[in-house]
Amino acid sequence: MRLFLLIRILFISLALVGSASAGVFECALPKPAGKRLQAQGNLSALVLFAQFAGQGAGASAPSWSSDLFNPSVPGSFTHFYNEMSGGLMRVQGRVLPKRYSALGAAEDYVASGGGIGRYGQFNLEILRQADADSDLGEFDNDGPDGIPNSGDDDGYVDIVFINLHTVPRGFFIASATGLASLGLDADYISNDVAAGGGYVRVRGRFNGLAARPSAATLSALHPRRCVTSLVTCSG
Ligand SMILES: [Ca+2]
Ligand SMILES: [Ca+2]
Repeated sequence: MRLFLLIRILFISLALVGSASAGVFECALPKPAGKRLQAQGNLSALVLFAQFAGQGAGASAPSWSSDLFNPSVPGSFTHFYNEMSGGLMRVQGRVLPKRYSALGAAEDYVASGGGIGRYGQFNLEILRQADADSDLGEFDNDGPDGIPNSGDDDGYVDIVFINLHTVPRGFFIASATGLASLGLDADYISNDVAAGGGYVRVRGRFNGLAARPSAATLSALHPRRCVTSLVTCSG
């Protein structure tokens, strides 16, 4: 059930990316612009589980998350995209095994008085730890050859999901529990060499779905230009 819920939430979040709609998921930029979306190809997703310092959710990602990219499990992320695209869209990825902790407690990241919370700082702290543990080049697989970080990829991690254990009011914006942006001040530059030059990056902010997404079309689900910070169920 938890796997289903997470997939469901990921689906909803991607469908809403770029809509700038008020409510649970909100885009960082009101008028995203970028390349045309595509409905086929390869993508690789980095999935992280995170919590505030001292939250006590444990040091490991929830066990159910191991099936997120299992193509043989109906409802998994990979299975979902495969079914929806008739095998044309191959979404792979990996859940890092740790549940990362931010440096501060929840109150350190919450805006008082209805402002914007410090979720960008939270995400930066989580990304730094994940970078130290992994080769982020593994998650840059948007080029045509289907091989991550092979030189035909764009040098950016395709998708990032940061799943919080809980989200207090004021962490994102007011009562929002997810946001289609990591909220970083600049691109995050990893310690992993990009085949095309420089180092593999994570986009700091959502920057470009070409059109308002529609859940009715596969292209609407294409998160190629989106880095998403997203709350899901705890576990
Ligand atoms: Ca790294
Ligand atoms: Ca490639």
